[in-house]
Amino acid sequence: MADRTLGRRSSERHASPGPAGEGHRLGRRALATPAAPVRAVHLGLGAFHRAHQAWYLSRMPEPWGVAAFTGRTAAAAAALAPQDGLYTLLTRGAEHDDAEVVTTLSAVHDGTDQDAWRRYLADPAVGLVTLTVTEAGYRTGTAAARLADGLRERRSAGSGGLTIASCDNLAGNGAVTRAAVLAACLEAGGHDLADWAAEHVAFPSSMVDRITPRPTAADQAAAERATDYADAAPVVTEPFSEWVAEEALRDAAPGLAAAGVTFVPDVTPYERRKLFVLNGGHSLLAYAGPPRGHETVAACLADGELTGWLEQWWDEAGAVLGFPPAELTAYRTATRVRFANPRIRHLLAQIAADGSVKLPVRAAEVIRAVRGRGVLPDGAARLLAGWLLHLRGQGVTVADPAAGPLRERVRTARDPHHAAAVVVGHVVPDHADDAELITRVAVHARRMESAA
Ligand code: CS2
Repeated sequence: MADRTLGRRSSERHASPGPAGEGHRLGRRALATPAAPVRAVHLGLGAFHRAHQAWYLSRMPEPWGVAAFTGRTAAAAAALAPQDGLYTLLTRGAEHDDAEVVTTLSAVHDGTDQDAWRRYLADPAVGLVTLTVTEAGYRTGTAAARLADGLRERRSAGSGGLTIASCDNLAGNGAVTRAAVLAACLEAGGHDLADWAAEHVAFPSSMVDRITPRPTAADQAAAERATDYADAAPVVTEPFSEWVAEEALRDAAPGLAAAGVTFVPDVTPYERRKLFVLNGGHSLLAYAGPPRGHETVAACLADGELTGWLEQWWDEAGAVLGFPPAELTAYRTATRVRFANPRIRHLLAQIAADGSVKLPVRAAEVIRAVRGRGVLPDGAARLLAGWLLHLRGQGVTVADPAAGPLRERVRTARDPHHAAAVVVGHVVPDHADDAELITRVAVHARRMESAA
């Protein structure tokens, strides 16, 4: 493997650098690392992309250059451009950090740079587009419209097919993306473009996993201490990482197998396991934790009552997953260890955002399956009760633009029972009249509120 990452354990640092900002600036000249030709484009230049897909691509036998575009704000491109797309990845284990400079981003662009976007999408050397536009990003249609626009350019340039890989936490993210992009193609270029895309664009589903807290100013200082380079945009992540993808992704980038990506014919079981156990567990803590005074995931793991609720949710989720019990137990143990990592400061507020979009994906199927057996799911009911309390102003500030009138209905409901009916109706619409479930959610909300 080419030596493109310049890494070391931060405890191996010998010289003491000056205060943050006084070190050398990160850049390709300083590190003598030329930009690789662009073969992939990414939309959604956040910390997660840099901890995950960009890092995997840097580990391929022939690493690919990525042209990355920002999603909602241009801040990441503004911070990364002066350092030529280089950034420090601090992998934070329970005891120490490992620091490496990732060189995959050959170009970084403000997402509004339509000319650059069209140029890359029309380039026959580009064969892969990856997406991290968040769960909410699939509702607005903006990402799909941009992809359709790029595909129109590609088609007129005669540059051939393309693979578009969603890396967001959605069930069947490939199929969801395909439907959204084909609809946008129809709108932008009629049947000709939509038919062309249906035939020439592959949309593999992917399960992606790596806990990546939002970077802080303290992380910049830590990155500089570790490498002696001032970095305006470092990323902190955990040692664990996983990418399980459908085989069409390997056709687009065969080197990903050597980089550690697992390819399977059907990603659904891995996706559901991660969405229910890890993401569903996260959401439970994000809503039930703050009223009990917790700010981070790790702090929740030291609260015995809360971890009891988490285990109960995991029992319910595990029962619908169909994984062999030993495998599921191992997955739960690994997730517990990851959540408890004392050196990852993963804020519950970050996870709590966009609940109206996340919860149906993380909880609905589990609730349906448990109710189908005629049982009341207490773990799931606590998850919904926690969200109810959150929407009513308990815990961290609500950040959920898609919640709209729903939030208002929960906030102004005259009692927990009415609020519970709104919440259940949103997360599992086919159980909107499930009086027993609604009552159970309301009971848990009352208990969680009085215990807070
Ligand atoms: C989290 C995820 O913010 C959230 O909703 O559950 O971002 C989670 O940390 C990642 O999916 C881990 O791979």
